[in-house]
Amino acid sequence: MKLSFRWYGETDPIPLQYIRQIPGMHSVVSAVYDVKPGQVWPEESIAKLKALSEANGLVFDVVESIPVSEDIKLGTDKRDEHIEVYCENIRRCAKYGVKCVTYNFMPVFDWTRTQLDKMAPDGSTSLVMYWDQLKGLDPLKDDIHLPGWDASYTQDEVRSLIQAYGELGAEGLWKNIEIFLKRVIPVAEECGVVMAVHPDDPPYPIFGLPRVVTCEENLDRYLSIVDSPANSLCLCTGSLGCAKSNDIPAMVRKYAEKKRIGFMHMRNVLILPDGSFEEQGHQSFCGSLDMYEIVKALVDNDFDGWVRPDHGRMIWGETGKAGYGLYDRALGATYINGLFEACEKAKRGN
Ligand SMILES: [Mn+2]
Repeated sequence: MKLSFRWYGETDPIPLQYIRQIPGMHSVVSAVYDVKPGQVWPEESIAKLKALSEANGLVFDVVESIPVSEDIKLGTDKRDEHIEVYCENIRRCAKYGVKCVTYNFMPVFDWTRTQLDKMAPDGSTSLVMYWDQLKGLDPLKDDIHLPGWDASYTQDEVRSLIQAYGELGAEGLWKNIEIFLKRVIPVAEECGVVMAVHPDDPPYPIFGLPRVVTCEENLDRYLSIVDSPANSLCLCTGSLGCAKSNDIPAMVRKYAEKKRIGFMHMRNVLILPDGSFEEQGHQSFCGSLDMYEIVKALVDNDFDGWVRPDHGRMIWGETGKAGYGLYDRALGATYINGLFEACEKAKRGN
């Protein structure tokens, strides 16, 4: 596996030099963040990410993410143009050494949480989603400002998008996924790029919006639309793991065996009795997931893709982007290294 770390570019408070100091660190995971979905990424921005990474002894070979525009997801009359732009962005990234591109197909909002700084008894803070904080909210009537939601939409725009997705429904979304994959995956194949779809976070409908990248049955369906290693998963343990019905180690084993995991996001999550969840430290004893079994499934199948510690808590007084501090993600990286070393040695029998 290749250990990687997400970096938000030059505005990220964490210097690349610090990321390099995490033992075993190989890749920078980044993107051109100042261009809207549906627009072409300037080559000089991609070249700069590559140059900055290399100047710090790291490789820029994973993009997270090239966002899929709402026009593509909804299938508006701008879809064709946006898919063309998407393909061009894949070509441009490949030209500068990118081998893996992450993206998601979540309608309107990316991940959903109700609080980004929930304090644990030890004084650390983390992202949580509590159902009792969501209950009673109706996005078609109420003004909703959940943390992390795209503030560039007005409440009226949010309402009309929610309405449009309601009319589209899950099967309509599947149809639009199919159109996207059938055009994008051949381009990725040509460029030697693996497309890695990130699951919906959390993996169930929120406010009635269809969410389909959620469970084994739907992942099977997604991968079968274009049966190519370039149509792969970004298997995010914490996102899929918010649903008790997802057996994460079994899913990792299955898709690693099929060579359909391009990228692993590794983090733990604690599911509460009512289905709410809290992000926690990466270690198995911190949450509901067995991280050892997950790594063992990867090692048993000679996984050679990218792995990154996903969201961490805020610890040791660090401030910054919630979930994306240095310290706890570095602890996560070190833990992941340890699990891999142990599993690899056990596999070799020494
Ligand atoms: Mn993730």
